[in-house]
Amino acid sequence: MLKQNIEEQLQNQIEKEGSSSQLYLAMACWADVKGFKGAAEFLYAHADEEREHMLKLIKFINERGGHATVPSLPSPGKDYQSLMGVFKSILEHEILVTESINDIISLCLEEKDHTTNNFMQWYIAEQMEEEELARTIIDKLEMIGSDTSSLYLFDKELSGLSIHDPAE
Ligand code: OFO
Repeated sequence: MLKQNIEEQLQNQIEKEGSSSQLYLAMACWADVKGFKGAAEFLYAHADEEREHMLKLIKFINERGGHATVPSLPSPGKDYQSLMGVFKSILEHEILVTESINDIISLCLEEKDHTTNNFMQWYIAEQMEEEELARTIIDKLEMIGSDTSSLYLFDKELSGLSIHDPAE
């Protein structure tokens, strides 16, 4: 049975994963209309992954005697300045998400909730991969600079990139 304070923090995380999904979807729309088709594909796929992360938490709460609430999520807006700006925002966002996952784990340790702690380890592994990938993309975009033909090729490469499930 989940303790109330742990359920509340997990519920909070459901909202964060849902908001991440919305954010990636908005970024995908921007990339799509700006002609960055590869980046758009990457971001659409990532929006789906974040929704899966939300769903995984929802099911965990419900299976452990809690009752998850589906969050209402604000629109993330739609204006971005550049592909570099998009990926810098992604990295900042994911760093915040990692902090919030770490807070849940700290609470699990305090409450001796080893089951939830164990469950949340998957998210830690996922976050490490996501942050690393965002840093790699930013480094590549820095190297490319204003070289439009390299940017065109890199955009194509982006469509094939994804964060694989750490459980796989
Ligand atoms: Fe950013 O991946 Fe979810 O947690």
